[in-house]
Amino acid sequence: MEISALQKFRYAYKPKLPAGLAGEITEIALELGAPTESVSDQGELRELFKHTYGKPLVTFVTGKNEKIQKKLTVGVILSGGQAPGGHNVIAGLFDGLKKGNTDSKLYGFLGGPGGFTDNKALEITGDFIDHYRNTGGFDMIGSGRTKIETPEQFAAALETAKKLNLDAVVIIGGDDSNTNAALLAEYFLSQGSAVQVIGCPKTIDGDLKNQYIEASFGFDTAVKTYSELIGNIARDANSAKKYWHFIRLMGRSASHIALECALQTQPNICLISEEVEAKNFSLGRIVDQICDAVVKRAENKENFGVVLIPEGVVEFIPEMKKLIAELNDVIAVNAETFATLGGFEDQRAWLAGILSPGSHSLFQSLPGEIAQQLIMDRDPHGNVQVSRIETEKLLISMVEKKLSKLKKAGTYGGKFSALGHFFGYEGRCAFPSNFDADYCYTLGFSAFVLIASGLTGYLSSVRNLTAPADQWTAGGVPLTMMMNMEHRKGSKKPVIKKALVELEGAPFKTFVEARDTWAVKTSFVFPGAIQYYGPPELCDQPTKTLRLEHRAEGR
Ligand code: FBP
Repeated sequence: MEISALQKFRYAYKPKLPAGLAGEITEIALELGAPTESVSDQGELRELFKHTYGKPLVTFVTGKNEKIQKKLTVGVILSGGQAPGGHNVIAGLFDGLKKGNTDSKLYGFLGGPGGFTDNKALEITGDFIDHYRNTGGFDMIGSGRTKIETPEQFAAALETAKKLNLDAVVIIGGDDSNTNAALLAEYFLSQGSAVQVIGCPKTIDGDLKNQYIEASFGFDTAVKTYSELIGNIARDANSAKKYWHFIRLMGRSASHIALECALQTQPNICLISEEVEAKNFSLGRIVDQICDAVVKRAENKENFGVVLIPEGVVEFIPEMKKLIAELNDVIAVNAETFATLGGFEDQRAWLAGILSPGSHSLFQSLPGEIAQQLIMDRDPHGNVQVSRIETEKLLISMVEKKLSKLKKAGTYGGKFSALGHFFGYEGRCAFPSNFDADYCYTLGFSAFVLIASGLTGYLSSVRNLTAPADQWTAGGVPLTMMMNMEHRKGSKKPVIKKALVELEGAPFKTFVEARDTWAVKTSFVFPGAIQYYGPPELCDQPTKTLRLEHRAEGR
């Protein structure tokens, strides 16, 4: 198979490990903290997680560890959307297992959690893994979005674990997948099984984080990839001076991606969904904000610009949120009838009789393709597929309408020509940055240490991430510590709490201080491509979000 020059060099890259994990394997001991509590709903969660609730935080320290050389058989699952660095989590886990005991085995479940319940696995060997080290993608074993939720699925997972003689399974996923990890850990113990479950925090969206999980892996590489592209577009806009670029960015719920890209590239406008929700910004208010910048820049003869739009914003605009919630309900309750309707026009007509008057008139006013995208299938976790809703097109058409009114009124004399873009898949499988390559390898290695030490129901955790990698500290966070109860698909469910952009947080405040200037005055920054070889200040820097957060905490 032909490979690129970069791929060849990346195969040979040796990820950096924290000093405490890089030495003798028998010298990695555990320090246990005090018992923990969940984020909220402690009573209900203690009942639901009788065997796993409230475990202590774990930090790895130097000291004797008798158990670490035990022969182990472990399974690993990649779950959900791709994120750069997934292969390195598996490589770190594999190397840890083999360093502990050369007879230990690692199975990769194929195609996500479904591969676990269906017992579709391959044994990962040294030769095999060497073809994936430090590369992007999840193609080593594939991923999937199957949710393990029915009693049959839980039983099938246990059956697979028994058949393969597994000591443990590692689930590499986001908040939903790690909620699943917590449920599986509890289920196995409730069935008298000793199979351990350890999670690893993955998602480009950056919304699986808290005091102990400083970042989810993949975010660093994805935002750097998008920022490179946004910078290139901004420079083109500043050269040609004829287009407004409306760029929608992935990030299903949280706007961490858009915010970090804004901090890196300084666009004219960046919407932040969490602010839209907190301040109840209507669609009209958002359009006015964009038009205001277009008009002011036209007065300076700058008929070009860049607007960043988090893909999830549609679910945060109050009237759209209401419409989506109504659509979710009526489509779920009337699933059979809905499936019999001939096509979009029939669906639209049928919905007209069911939606509330406000939602109905909004639905009718939307461009046909947007309305159609709003009623597409939900994912297995019940989420609207926001990555398929072309919000950038909706905003362009609304801004065009508003500007033509302003033109007629004589308050706008510029030219408005807009292009829409969507950046998501471009960043999810990029070669992991050095940060993600090192971080992921450490997460995988730490997952091994947690398993070898006999723990279950933990998320692998690496902290102090703005320091050089040898100063990182590793350990584990009990999954139940990150949970609360939320309404999902009509009932209250235990879930890991999503971390949204904090409006009082340092990254957002830094953006707010500068955004009015950026809106009018061309202030673009061009970050360029991720660098893998060169000085650490060029190649190993974490995101601005992480640096600002740590600085605000006095680190
Ligand atoms: P995860 O939450 O599974 O990490 O996936 C995040 C994400 O990349 C979102 O940003 C995006 O909305 C979604 O996945 C796209 O899903 P799909 O891969 O099914 O197109």
